[in-house]
Amino acid sequence: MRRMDLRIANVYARSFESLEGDWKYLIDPYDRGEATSRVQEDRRRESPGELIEYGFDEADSLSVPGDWNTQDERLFFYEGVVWYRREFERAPVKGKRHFLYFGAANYRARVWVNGEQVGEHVGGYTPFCCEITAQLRDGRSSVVVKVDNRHGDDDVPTRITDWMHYGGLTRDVLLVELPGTFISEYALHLSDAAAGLEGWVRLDGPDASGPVSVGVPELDARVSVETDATGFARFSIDSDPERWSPEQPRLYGVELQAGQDRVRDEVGFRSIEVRGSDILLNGEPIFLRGISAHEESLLHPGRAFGPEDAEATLGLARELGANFVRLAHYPHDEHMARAADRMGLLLWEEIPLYWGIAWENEDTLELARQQIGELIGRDRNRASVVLWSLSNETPNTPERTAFLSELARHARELDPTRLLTSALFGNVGELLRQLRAIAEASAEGRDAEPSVLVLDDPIAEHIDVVGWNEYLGWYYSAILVRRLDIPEGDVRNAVLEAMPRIRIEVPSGKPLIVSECGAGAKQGLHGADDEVWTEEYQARVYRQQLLMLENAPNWRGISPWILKDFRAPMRLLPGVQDHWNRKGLVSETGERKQAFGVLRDYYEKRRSSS
Ligand code: GCB
Repeated sequence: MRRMDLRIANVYARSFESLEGDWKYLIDPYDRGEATSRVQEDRRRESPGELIEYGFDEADSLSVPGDWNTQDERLFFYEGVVWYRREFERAPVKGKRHFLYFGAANYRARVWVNGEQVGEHVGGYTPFCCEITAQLRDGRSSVVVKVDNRHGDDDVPTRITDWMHYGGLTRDVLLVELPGTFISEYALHLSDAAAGLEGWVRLDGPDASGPVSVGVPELDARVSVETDATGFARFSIDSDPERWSPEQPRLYGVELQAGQDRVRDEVGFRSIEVRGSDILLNGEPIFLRGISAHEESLLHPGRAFGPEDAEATLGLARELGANFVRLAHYPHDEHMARAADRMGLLLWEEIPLYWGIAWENEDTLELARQQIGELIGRDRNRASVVLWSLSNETPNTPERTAFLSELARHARELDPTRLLTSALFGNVGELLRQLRAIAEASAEGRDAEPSVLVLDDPIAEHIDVVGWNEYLGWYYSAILVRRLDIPEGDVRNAVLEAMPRIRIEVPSGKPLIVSECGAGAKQGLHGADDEVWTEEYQARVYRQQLLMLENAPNWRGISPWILKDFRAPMRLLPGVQDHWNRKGLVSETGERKQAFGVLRDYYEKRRSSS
């Protein structure tokens, strides 16, 4: 039986061979290859009379890991099926188990080894593995993967997103060898009472019930436990490690051993909690000086992958003075959280419950539960990750709230040690009403009453930290124009000038992170600071936003939108957007815009005053 729920935690510390490099590929726009041609069998023509209507040997290659969009012009905007084939030699080894591990395949994948299906997976940003012990043979083996990046209305995410659905085998593919019984998953963190460490371990295999030892040699700490019949055991270790923090990202070597299996990890220990409207890191209030980032490379076109890309993105965030990064809008590569652990950056990690989701569909809920489960399963031992985000800009309806509250319950059950958040719209109707009053007063030459914007959404009850995507001075000004008889430039000016007098309140009393804010600017385009798309306008929006937020009593962090311009097929303005979202602080090639300096100076000031 195929098991798709099997986890290999910390896969990079196991015995593996990378299947990176060239994979042959066939484009199958009508999705006929599986049913009609049986491409999965990876056959060659052996006699002149044989009719086979595909062939990998003659095909071109794509580089894996990597998206297909930036490797073949025909695939740039393509949404459909591509078949991948790679050959490898790996003879089965007695007593060992063999797996194919996929860091991610966007969006739907089906995998065959030597013609036999070994697994399938839905969800473009989380890892999965297929056991192939029974399919391996001496000599050449072939792995065929069918990847389909089409999204339907019941998917997570759906088809319409403000980012590109980069398709393909976008992350590492590894051939992993493990003992018959191995350490499949484990957790290790400070205990609730912050007195010592605690955790659990899960074994997989025929001898899953047996002794496991866990040690942190630098702390001179070691414990042995027996797993139960299901292979599971909890443990605690009496020890008081130095705390991990952005200032001092202290990691400890951790060793686990069970039977023939041994795994080593680097783990940081820190606490994260909410008290009233404060976020406490290691018991001390912290302000999250952040930035949002999509998973696009600063080093090459397309989807980012691997440690170099992760370090480049996080390095730029550090130059900005950030101590926090929101990894939008889906789980990024595992290397990201590992690099953040080493570099001392706090992370917000997220699943792509984005805009319109089939809130009433049980299968969609299951898909969301699976994706948060796979993300938590992968990154639960990363000290850098402090927030799991459940969703982005979702409509405030009872169906949505029921869906998200169930997801919150599930996420807490899987990981009670971290905070939950969601990026919310806020009360848009009320927001527009208040901005309208501001614009009208300004048009009549009056001072508007000071505004209070109240962020209420029933989902706040189920999360710890309220995220708010705030686009005053950008979208909201434009929306208002359709309802008012005032020129758009005047509306923008009125809203921007009024921002320092606006007060934002969070009725739940919880901490507020402004999870997005910003404006579009084409790098190198200069003009007056009331002219949209100029660097000057974007910089002004940043200045006004920061003044406004200083008045928000619950404000505990910010991750403006966004570090770098990113590919967005729905952005159509020629000469400015050309299918790029231009809200980056740097261009797609890393050139800084003025707003980068505005935010960096602000973070510098905040850091020296705290
Ligand atoms: C948002 C979305 C983000 C978009 C951004 C924009 O509110 O959360 O995905 O890219 O606005 O630029 O419109």
